Amino acid sequence: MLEFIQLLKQRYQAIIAQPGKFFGQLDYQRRIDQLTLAEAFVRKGLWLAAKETPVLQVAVVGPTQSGKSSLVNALLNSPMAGVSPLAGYTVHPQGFCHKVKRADCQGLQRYFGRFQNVPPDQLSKHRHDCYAVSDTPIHSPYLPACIVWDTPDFDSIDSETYREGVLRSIALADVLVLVISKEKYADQSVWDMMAELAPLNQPTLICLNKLAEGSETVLIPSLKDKWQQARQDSFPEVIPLYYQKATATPLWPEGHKDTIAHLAKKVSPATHARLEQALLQQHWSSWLEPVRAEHQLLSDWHTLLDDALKQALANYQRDYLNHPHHYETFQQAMAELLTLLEMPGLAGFMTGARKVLTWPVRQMMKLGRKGLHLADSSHEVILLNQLAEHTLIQLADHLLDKQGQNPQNDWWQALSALLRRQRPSLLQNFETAVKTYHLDFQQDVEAAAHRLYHKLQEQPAVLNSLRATRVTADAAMLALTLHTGGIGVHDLVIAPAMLAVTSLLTESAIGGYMHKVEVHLKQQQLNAVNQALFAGYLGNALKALPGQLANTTHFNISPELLGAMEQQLTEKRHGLRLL
Ligand SMILES: Nc1nc2c(ncn2[C@@H]2O[C@H](COP(=O)(O)OP(=O)(O)O)[C@@H](O)[C@H]2O)c(=O)[nH]1
Ligand SMILES: [Mg+2]
Repeated sequence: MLEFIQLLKQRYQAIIAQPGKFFGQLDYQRRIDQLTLAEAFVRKGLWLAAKETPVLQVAVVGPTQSGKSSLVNALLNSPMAGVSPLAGYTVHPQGFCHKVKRADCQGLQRYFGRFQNVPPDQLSKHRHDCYAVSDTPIHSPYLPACIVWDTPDFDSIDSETYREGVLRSIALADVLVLVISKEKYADQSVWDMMAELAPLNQPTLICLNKLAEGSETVLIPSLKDKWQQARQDSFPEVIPLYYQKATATPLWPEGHKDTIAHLAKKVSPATHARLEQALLQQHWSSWLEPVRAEHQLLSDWHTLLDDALKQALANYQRDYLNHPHHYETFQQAMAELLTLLEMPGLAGFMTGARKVLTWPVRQMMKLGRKGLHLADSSHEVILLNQLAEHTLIQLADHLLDKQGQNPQNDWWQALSALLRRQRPSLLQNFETAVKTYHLDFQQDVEAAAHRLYHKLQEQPAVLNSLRATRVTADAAMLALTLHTGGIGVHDLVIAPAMLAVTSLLTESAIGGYMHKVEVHLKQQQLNAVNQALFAGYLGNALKALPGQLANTTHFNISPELLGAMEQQLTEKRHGLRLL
C-alpha cells in the first residue's frame, strides 16, 4: 500500500509539473498534500508495527511567525530552536530529545525515508528533504520524556517546497501542539490543515500566542467556532500565552506544567491501523478519480478494438474462408492427399521425393524456400496482411473521432500519436505472425489430408477409380510442382486437373466425409487466425498500447493494480492488524 500511495503521488506530481495550467490543478495540489500526509501516516504505522518506538513524539506546528520555534524553546525551558523575526526561518523538521537519547529512537530514519538526517548545523536552506535530531542535556519541567519537533510554517507561499517536511513531522507526532497568534488564528490555511488532520485523531493542544492579557476571553469562543466548523472531535484545551515584550519569548504557564504529559496519556498506538485505513478510505475515491477516468477511456478503447477485430475476422471469413474462388487451403489438403496416394507411374519419383514431401513444420522451416514460396503465393497471406492494414486505418479514424468528441482530454490524442508511430512495426510484426501461422497451419492441412487418405483406403472402389484416371496423375504432378515451388497455390487451385480430381471425389462415396473434413478445417483455421493474429497478436499489442503513454502526462495505473489495492483496503485484516 505504501508503494501504491507513493506511485500515485509521484504521478500526480509529474502531471502537475507539466508546463501550463489546467482545470482542476488546485484539486491535484490538495491531493498531493493528502497523499504526502497519508504516506507519512502509513510509514508511522509501519514503525509502530515494528514495535521499536517507545519514544513520545510531540510536534509543534502552525502558520508563519506564530511563534512555533519560540514555543519549542518555552517547552524545553531553554533556547534550543532558532527564532527569527523573518518569516520562513525554520524550513526543516528539527527534533530535540528531551530525557531520551537519539540512539534510543531506532527506526526514525526509516520513518523519514528519503529525508536525510543531518547534524543541525548542516541543515541547508537550499535542501528541504533533510531533518535533524539533537540530543539535549535539558530537563524541562513542562515536558515528559519525548522528542519535541520544531517544524516549518505550513502556510507561507513558498512553503510548497518544504511542505513535505511539515506533513512528515505532523504524521509522526503522537501529540500535536498547534501554535497560532491572534493575527493568524482566523487564517483559512490553519483550518484547512486542521480539517485534513482530523482522521489522524491526535491528542491536540492549542497555544494562542502573543496575546494581550485578557483578550483570550474574546478570542477563545471564536476559536472554538472555527474548530467546530473544521472538525467533529471535541474542542481541545487552549493555553493563552501572553506577549512578552521584554524577552520576546513566550513563557510556559506554571499552571500547565503537566498538560503535555496528560495529553500523552491519551495516545493509543493500537488504534493507528484503524485510523490509517479510515484515512485512506476517506480520500480513496477522490484520489483515484482521474485514474478511474483513464480506466473508462481504456475500456472505451477496448470496445473499439474488439469491434474492429471482430470486423476483421468477419471480413476474413467472407473474403477467404467462404469465398468460392479464394479459398485454397482445402485444395492444398487435396494436393497433400495426392502426394500420399503414390500414383502409378509417379511412384518411383514420389518415393524419392517422400522425404521432402512429408513436412512436419520444423522440417519445412528448414527447407525455407518452399515454406516462403507457399506463404508468398498464398492468397490468404496477402489478404490477412491487407486486413491488418485496413483495421489499423479504421482504428486511427476512430481515434480521431474520439479526439474530436473529447477535445479537453488529451488521452485520445496521445494514443492516436502512439498508434501512428507504431503502425509500421505493428504491421511488420503482424506479417511475421501471419507467416508463422501459415506454416504452423500446414500441420492441420496435413492432418486433413491424412484423414481423407485413411477414408479412401476404406473405400477401395473410389481409390481404384481415382488411380485409373489420367487426370489424377496430372493433378499429382501439379501437387508435386507446388511443393518444389514450380507453381503458386492459386494456380494449383484453378488447375483443371485438380478441379477434376476434387469433383470426382465430391461425387464419390466419400463426398460427404470430404465435406465434413473441409468444414472442420475451416473452423480450425478461423480459430487459429483469431487466436494467433487478430485477437492474439493484434489485439494484445493494441490493448497494451495505452500502457506506453507517458507517465508524466498520464496516471497509467492498471485496473489490476488498482483492484488489488482496493482489496487490501477493504480487507478486515488490515484494519485489525493491531487491534
Ligand atoms: N515580543 C514577543 N515576540 C514574540 C513572542 N513570541 C514570538 N515572538 C517573536 O515572533 C517572531 C517569530 O517567532 P518564531 O518562534 O521564530 O516563529 P515561527 O516562525 O513560528 O517559528 C520572533 O521574532 C519572535 O521573537 C512573544 O511572546 N513576544
Ligand atoms: Mg520557526
